[in-house]
Amino acid sequence: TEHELEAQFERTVASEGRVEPRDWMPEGYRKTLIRQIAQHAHSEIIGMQPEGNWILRAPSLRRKAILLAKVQDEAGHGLYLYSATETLGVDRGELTEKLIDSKQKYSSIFNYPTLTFADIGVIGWLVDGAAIVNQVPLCRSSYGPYARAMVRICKEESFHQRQGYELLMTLMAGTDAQRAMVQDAVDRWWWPSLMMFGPADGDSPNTQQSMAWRIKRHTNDELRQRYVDMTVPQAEALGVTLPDPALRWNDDRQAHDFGDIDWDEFMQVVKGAGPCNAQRLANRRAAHEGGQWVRDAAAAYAVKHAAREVP
Ligand code: FAQ
Repeated sequence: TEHELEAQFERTVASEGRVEPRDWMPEGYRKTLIRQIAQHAHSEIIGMQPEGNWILRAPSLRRKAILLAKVQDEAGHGLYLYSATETLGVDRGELTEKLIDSKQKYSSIFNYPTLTFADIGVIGWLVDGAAIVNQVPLCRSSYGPYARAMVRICKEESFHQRQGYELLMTLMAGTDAQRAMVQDAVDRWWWPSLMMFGPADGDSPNTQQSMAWRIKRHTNDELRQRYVDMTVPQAEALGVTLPDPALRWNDDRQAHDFGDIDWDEFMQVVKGAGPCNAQRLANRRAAHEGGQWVRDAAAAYAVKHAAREVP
């Protein structure tokens, strides 16, 4: 009966087991997973644009090869995550339509412009750094296909983070102008990177239920704090300042205090009014429409093949 199936589901989740596509699951659980994983997939695909902006202008062959590989990895993560959503009974075409019709979200962070090549280093360091803090716990998410996807994605993200840090160390060992370029990029990306973790716990409608289902393993504020504590010593080692006068070690809490996040800015960006939202979506729509002939050709080929196999 439904009641027994639900009890079985609860036991699996409570005992740190994995829920698999064939298993019964509550409708709300399925919906939450589709929402979160689709948003995550969209973020990876939209997230190719800010860095893709610099592929043709990378300052050396080595930097171009690294950047090309990183952006390709992001495409791979997106496709991997769309596959995970398909185990929940949706189709990636349908999700892409929702994205370009602004009915589904993607991460706020990808609505900011990449103004100099230092932004490429800072995205690797700060944005991939935040992604890792958020995603490592998701390797223990209760939904099997999502958790397994996260293991591989996190390995690649940590490599991405290191390439960003290495790029910044190179710039910091350069000229005064190069160091100033890094500081300027850090000043622009620090606060948006803190917003990646989502609204403060008191304003996060989904956290409680997602934690109970063990989809999420920590609250938004817990992960944000972990990220700040991890990043401060890295900034010191690099020789840059994080643009927050309130940022300081709190001995009682054994953690860093930090200033207030501009939640109005966050809401604006999430609602579609960030600096690059319109451009990001227009590019995504053009790429989707431009690829229509490929999907049509693949479908026609599949039909022809199926017809040929009939004896
Ligand atoms: N941007 O109740 P909560 C990457 C929405 S990393 C936009 O707290 P939840 C790698 C939220 O969806 C970036 N919207 O929600 C990379 C909800 O709206 P809804 C992607 C946000 O789900 C690096 C509402 O606000 N990573 O791509 C944001 O429990 C470099 C209320 O929020 C992931 O997606 C935001 N920042 O917690 C690629 C990680 N924050 O859906 C290229 C997986 C919140 O009800 C280059 N996702 N919202 O309409 C998660 O861990 C969670 O979904 C959170 C949000 C923590 C993002």
